[in-house]
Amino acid sequence: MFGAIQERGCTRRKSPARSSCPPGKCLERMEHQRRRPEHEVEDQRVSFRIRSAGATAAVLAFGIMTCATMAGIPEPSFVLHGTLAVDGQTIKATDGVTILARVDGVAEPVGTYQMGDNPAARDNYVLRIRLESLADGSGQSGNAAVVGQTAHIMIDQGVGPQRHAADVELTAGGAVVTLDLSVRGGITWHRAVYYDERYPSVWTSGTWMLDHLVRQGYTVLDADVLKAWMIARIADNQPSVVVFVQDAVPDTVAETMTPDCTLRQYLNAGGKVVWYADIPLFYQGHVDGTTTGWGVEGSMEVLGFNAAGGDWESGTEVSITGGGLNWGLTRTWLSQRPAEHAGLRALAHDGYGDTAAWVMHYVEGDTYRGFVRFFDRWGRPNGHDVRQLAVFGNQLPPPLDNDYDGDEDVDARDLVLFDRCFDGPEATPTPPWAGITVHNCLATFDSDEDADVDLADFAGMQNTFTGSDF
Ligand SMILES: [Ca+2]
Ligand SMILES: [Ca+2]
Ligand SMILES: [Ca+2]
Repeated sequence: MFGAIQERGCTRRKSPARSSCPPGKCLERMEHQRRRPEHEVEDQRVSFRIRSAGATAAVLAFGIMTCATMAGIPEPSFVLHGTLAVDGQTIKATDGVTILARVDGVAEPVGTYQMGDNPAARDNYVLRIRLESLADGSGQSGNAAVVGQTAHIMIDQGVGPQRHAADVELTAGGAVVTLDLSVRGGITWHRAVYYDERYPSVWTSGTWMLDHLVRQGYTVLDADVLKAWMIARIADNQPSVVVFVQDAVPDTVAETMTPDCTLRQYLNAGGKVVWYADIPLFYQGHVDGTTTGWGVEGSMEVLGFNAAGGDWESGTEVSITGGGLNWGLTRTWLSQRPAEHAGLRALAHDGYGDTAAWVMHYVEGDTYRGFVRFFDRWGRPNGHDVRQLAVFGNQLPPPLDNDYDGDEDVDARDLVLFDRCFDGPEATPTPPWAGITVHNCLATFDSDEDADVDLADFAGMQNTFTGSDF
């Protein structure tokens, strides 16, 4: 019967209902109508006698659909309900968290519930997943699932990416299923670090950052494996990030100075790169340790803009923006190669307002991936901040007290930095080394938070001393 209606509907594209009945609204009404078996349809060419006004609207809605976009027939919803916990915290009606259901191949969520929408549900969620059945030749309507599909239940906390909570098979229309949801750990990132001793570096040296990231569970990719890994991530679309601890881009992923190269294709597919030290794509590195100088054209061609278009060598201490704080930056540095480009998400500015840390997104609407650039100078960036930028979308614990380099220990190296920051009571630290900022001295070592680094803080340093490799 409904199939016949749809066929006739295909001839009625100029239905007056077009402007008065948004498709989503119609579907809700149609779903409602499905629970009223008494309606009937009379065989007339352009109008149907139906007892329910809601069903009339539904039929008129069919009238605006072309044969090519003909959608399914609404079924009773699949209902999920239960409690929600995020990182061990029970989510309450007042927390503003939204639960969504998505199915593959359907653009819109097939169900949405914001905690508190239904006061009677109190601290439970009640997620109604719209279902439809498909007549021969009809496609899904774009905001409903069909029986047998798997719904991906996502949690949207309003910041960062949505988090995957469960997969639920939609077994039957009208089913009511209790499911207590719990999400932990946020995004499951593939975390990797690019390092290849055959290939060159420019402003980076040594293996300190490599060793740190490996201890934190990052996978080491040499130049060849890096390419295979990026291609695999483009194919499987799983969340992934690679930190470059060498700052000449290997010719395995930047094969050409064009946006066709693997690196850019990886970014276009939702990949994430964290880059520090010298200008991104300034040098292409080769397996024999040599480089090809691309200059800033490397970034202009591959990334689509000049990654160092600001004033060079300012040497000014950066100020972290609100966005940078949100992304997890805790430590400053003296900027050398900032960008100046309007399309960037600015994480830090140098003293002249140029952008010393930034993110360029390559997926429309993206908020947490893309090309992440910070610490635009030679030297050693903070390990904690590197890791937090890499997994932004997830929140790492704050840096350890007295861990100057952010490598999750308080050891002899940190003690050396303490010494450089130490200027006694009621004195602003005056670190003698370029690259040690007053901000970092106080943020790291001022245990009693009285704006100095003195013997009282040294007691705190001793108490937290761990030695290396913790
Ligand atoms: Ca340390
Ligand atoms: Ca102090
Ligand atoms: Ca250490």
